[in-house]
Amino acid sequence: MSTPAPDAVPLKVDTHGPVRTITLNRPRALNSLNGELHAALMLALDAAAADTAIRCVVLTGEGRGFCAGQDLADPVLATDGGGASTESIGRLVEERYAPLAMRLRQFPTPVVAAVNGVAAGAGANLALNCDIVVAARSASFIQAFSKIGLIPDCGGTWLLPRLVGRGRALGLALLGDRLEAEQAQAMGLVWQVCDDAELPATAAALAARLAALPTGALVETRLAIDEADGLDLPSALALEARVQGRLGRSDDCREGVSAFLERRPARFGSR
Ligand code: T3D
Repeated sequence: MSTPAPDAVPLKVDTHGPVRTITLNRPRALNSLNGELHAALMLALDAAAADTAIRCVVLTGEGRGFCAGQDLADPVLATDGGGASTESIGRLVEERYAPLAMRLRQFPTPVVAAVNGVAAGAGANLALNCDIVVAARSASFIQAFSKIGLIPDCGGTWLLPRLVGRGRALGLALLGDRLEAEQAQAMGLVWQVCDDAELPATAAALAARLAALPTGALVETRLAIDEADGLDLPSALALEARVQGRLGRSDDCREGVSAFLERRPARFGSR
């Protein structure tokens, strides 16, 4: 039997205990997102979300790229004139990148981006939509949109100023320069940088830690932080009281408090 080409399957999925790793697998095109890869990614995310045994997801890429954003050679973009119509690009963003960003921001478990190489365009914002970004030292981030006459999408216009402030967001988005992993960490885009060879183990260790924590509270933390960003202080305090009231009655909260008082490790239940 012949060996399949390295990117014959657009996505690889591995599960170790409560951690599911989803690997984008079009390495010859730096894991850029064509329709097939996008659909496979959404399905894999749906499957992980539906499996209550999964308590953390790791998103990474095969080869020397994490994800180079939209596959610019995707036939969906082709027209007789060689470019895509405004309408079709708008529809593509609406149908692919908006749902992808929302899926990650509302995902029912923490999501770790293990950025193994270049993350460009929507690929950069795919990573930045994850809860924790860990990057290999050789990885880089490029808001490549301006170079092809577009604006940051996949949540980029919302995310960037929140992550790094307006000035840096504009610098990154207008110039589209390559940001090395350590620069990205210094700006606050990346939680941790590690040696390239250590990336899978580093991401796995972070994911295992997150998986052992109370999933519901972690997800509510993300949602509350995102929501509070659009609120004034009294409204944010009211939101905290509301969510805390709900979490305070949860089995996980009872277990966390009991474990503290009994001086034993907590064992959190199903999500
Ligand atoms: O319709 C819409 O566009 C709306 C949606 C927008 C969302 C977006 O993501 S827009 C932004 C799209 N992405 C880009 O503009 C990035 C394009 N890629 C690059 O600028 C460079 O490839 C990188 C800076 C990421 C990496 O450069 P380098 O020199 O390390 O690699 P390379 O040689 O350019 O690329 C390696 C291969 O991957 C190459 O193929 P080949 O020649 O070996 O057969 C290249 O064509 C392919 N590749 C890289 N990025 C893409 C791609 N193929 C298709 N689409 C890509 N985005």
